[in-house]
Amino acid sequence: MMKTLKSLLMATALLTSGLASAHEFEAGQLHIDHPWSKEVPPMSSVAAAFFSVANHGDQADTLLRAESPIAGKVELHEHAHENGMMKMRQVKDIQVAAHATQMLKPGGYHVMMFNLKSVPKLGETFPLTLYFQHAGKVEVEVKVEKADYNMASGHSGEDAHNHHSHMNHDTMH
Ligand SMILES: [Cu+2]
Repeated sequence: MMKTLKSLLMATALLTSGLASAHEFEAGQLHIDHPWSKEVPPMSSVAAAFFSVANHGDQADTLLRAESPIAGKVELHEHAHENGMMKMRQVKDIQVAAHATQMLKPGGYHVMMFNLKSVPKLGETFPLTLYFQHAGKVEVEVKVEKADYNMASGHSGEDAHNHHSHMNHDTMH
């Protein structure tokens, strides 16, 4: 009984804070929704950022690169299955087709930040600058959210975890 009440209160708190801090960014025909980063340990030197890019235009666009004042180096990455293992690798760019939405999410495309100069804490935000081929330079604020799965935990249960993080994501809106 107590537990139910507690989770209800927590859900309400999440929803309320989500409403207060829902964030999205417009750049030409692009709509960038809810940039977020998974919380990392205080001593971590790397972090990943995720968001969705909806392209409302007739022209495809391309995310070319990103930078952030909190990171010494920023790369565009993808996760791919290789010999039954999930591995990250750098990609040259990330395409956003016309009238389509490109998702950057755990287990897929992401913005990888290396050599962190400061490690943002849960609930904090930090700036990230995205460079698109057509939309140009776009400044977004990335919000740090709860890490709800371990990147190192490997393949099994990955889908369930991704689903869970999606649920969280929706709740935050
Ligand atoms: Cu990565």
